[in-house]
Amino acid sequence: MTLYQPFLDYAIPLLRERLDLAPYPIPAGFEKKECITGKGKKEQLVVTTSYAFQSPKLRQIRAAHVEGGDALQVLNFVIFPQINYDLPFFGADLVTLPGGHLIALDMQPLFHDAAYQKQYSEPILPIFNKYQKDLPWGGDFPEEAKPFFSPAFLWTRPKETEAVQTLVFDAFKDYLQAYLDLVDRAQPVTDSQKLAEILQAQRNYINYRAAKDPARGMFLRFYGEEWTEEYIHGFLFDLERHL
Ligand code: DBV
Repeated sequence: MTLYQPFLDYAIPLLRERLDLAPYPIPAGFEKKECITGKGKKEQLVVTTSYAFQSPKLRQIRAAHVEGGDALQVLNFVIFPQINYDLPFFGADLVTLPGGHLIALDMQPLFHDAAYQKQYSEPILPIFNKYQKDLPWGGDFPEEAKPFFSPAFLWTRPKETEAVQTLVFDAFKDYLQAYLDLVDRAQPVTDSQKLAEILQAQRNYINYRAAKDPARGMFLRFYGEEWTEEYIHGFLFDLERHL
């Protein structure tokens, strides 16, 4: 079973269709990584595949896809805009573990003022409202992560796999299309004060995510410390390396 492959099979052609898409380099050794976990009958192959692109307005579009059998499927898909645009990040964290499904979908904001919310969250609220009744708030959420989410943050823990294949997949499509609409409309920022604020906000977000990556424990177990830290800082959240 590979629960999230259809999400990638939808997203990548859509990006090609709607953006002037170019490859983004994936550091050697990180395109695909495999290991075997468990012993005897519980032996399980775990494959992590990485994808990365860029476009004139988007610095890095990247996905990490972890496939490790029915009880371990993860798709973490994030879009980092160029630092001369005030666009939010597109953030999707789609996680299936033995304990169940955990879904986070959002246009993660750089700023929280009313004008920013009006431009970048309000257009998404109708989509959020459409799914919220069937995909209710997932509860427990790290307090310190709250500044990184918008009012249209879809955070949910569906009980049924079928809900992931239908509702969550539809929500993912709608959020991604809506994000690309925001990208279409975005104009470059030239004001130097504003540019400095954008850079600071991007660094705060990326440094937080690199420091608190909830997948760190999983990657450490599978692939060891050296690979994991380089994957996090050299690929998943790489802004500092490219400044
Ligand atoms: N999460 C990532 C990356 C992943 C990934 C790069 C490549 O940022 C996977 C993989 N997320 C992942 C895994 C788990 C979670 C959980 C494997 C399960 C961890 C576990 O239970 O062992 C949203 N993701 C979570 C959780 C949250 C998020 C809140 C619950 C765990 C927790 O309480 O920390 N997405 C996550 C988040 C931000 C985001 C905190 C913040 C900006 O965008």
